[in-house]
Amino acid sequence: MRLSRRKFVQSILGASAALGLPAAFSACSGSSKASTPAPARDSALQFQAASTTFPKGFFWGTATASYQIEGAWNEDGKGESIWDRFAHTPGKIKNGDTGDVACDSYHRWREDIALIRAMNLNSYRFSISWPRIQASGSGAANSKGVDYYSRLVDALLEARIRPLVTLYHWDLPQALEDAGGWTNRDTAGRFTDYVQLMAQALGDRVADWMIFNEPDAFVDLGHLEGTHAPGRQSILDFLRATHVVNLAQSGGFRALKAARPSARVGTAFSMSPCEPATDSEADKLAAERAHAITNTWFLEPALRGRYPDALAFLPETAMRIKAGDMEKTRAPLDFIGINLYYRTIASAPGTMERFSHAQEWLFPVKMDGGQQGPKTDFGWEVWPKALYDMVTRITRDYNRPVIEITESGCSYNDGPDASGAIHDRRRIEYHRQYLAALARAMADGADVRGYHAWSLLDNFEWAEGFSQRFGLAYVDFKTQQRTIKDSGRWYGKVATENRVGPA
Ligand code: IFM
Repeated sequence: MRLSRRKFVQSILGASAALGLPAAFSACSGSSKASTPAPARDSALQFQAASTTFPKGFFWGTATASYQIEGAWNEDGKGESIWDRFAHTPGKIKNGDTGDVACDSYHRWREDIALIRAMNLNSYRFSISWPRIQASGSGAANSKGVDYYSRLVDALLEARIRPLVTLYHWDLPQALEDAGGWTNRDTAGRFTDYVQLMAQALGDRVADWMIFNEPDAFVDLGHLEGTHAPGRQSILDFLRATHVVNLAQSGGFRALKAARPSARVGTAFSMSPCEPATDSEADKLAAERAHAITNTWFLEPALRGRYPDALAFLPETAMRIKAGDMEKTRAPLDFIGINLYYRTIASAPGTMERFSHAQEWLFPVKMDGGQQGPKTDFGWEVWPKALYDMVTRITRDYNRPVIEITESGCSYNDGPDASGAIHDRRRIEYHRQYLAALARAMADGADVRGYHAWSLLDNFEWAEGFSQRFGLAYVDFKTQQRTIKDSGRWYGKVATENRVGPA
């Protein structure tokens, strides 16, 4: 999903042209072409060998998101979300798939908790559908929506599974989008009200919260690239939505803390370590810019009250930053959630073009996926060292914060054999190696409290529809039958033993 971020610069250029912005382009200096290639990278396999025990109390979890699994898109007073609208628009989703039914988890949540129990996991990350709580994004809470999540939380607690709740995993009420969505400052206020409702409804039982899932992804893909809901393609919308989302992040944080001072609050950021393609100064600069865009665009405002230094060229007026705003974006998060799948190779855009003068609010950097490791069925490079590099960098740069790995996983479309078993050996290898890399980062000083495999179930993979299966449990979308894959059994053993062994 996040890989399409690699089209970032191209899309900025495309969108800029569409906006009729000046075409006073020049090739960037310092093209990577003439530079020495970066030294061969460490092998992706270096983390395989060891057998590692994790600290007592480590959270072994799995993750899902409302629109991707719940279905029941218009039941019990739920309003339309931007994803309902987007998926119902012909041509937006592969094979015309929608999340109308998805995994039907709205009705089958007991089965899903049974799966988590069968894997002996002690943490479940799920998200709340905002329009299930407030159909049009404001006003009193819909009691049927609240009841659904309340029952889910009670059942998790009864099964001794920690509920880890994401307040926003991309399903904005359509009514708010119609009023400007994330580009409208009012949406930050609406979001804060919604968070307050949820803190009151569940805060007596839920201690761990995430404000957003991957703000960088939904702002970029939804407002600039247009491949996700709401499908906008505009530089200005992208910049404005960035700032409103940062204000909403801190507003939501304050609302939660006001209602539940002991709550632990973070955000799940999509992250990817950015390596320079060569050892040229231009590529190193590009890698730092890529890091800022990819990893700290929504983290720096929260923790340091500023946008990343590497992007200091962005004009405040285009982002509609008002006096005093950057103080407002501060939110001293209790933990940093990291969603990580792959690494990024950054280079200075040699033959690319960039704006001159006032419109230089484009990020002159090219981002590609690594090519050395094996690929998942989604085409994403498997590179365990990415997790080690990212976790150790965040540990270094932010003074050893508490970290939760809120997502990592891989799409392999292995199906049942004649006996109905799903032998997804490659998924086992993925998690084994990423966990070994994580263990090494922890041994080197990172304070990591949990790991959440994406995902509990095969589910609706956004613009890819049901064509990419990430689950530890297989879902037959015709019958809704769930079957734990070999990887789910293996992961359950890891959780039970609190240890990852060699292959
Ligand atoms: O399915 C998504 C999830 O919603 C957010 N993180 C990445 C996953 C895989 O693309």
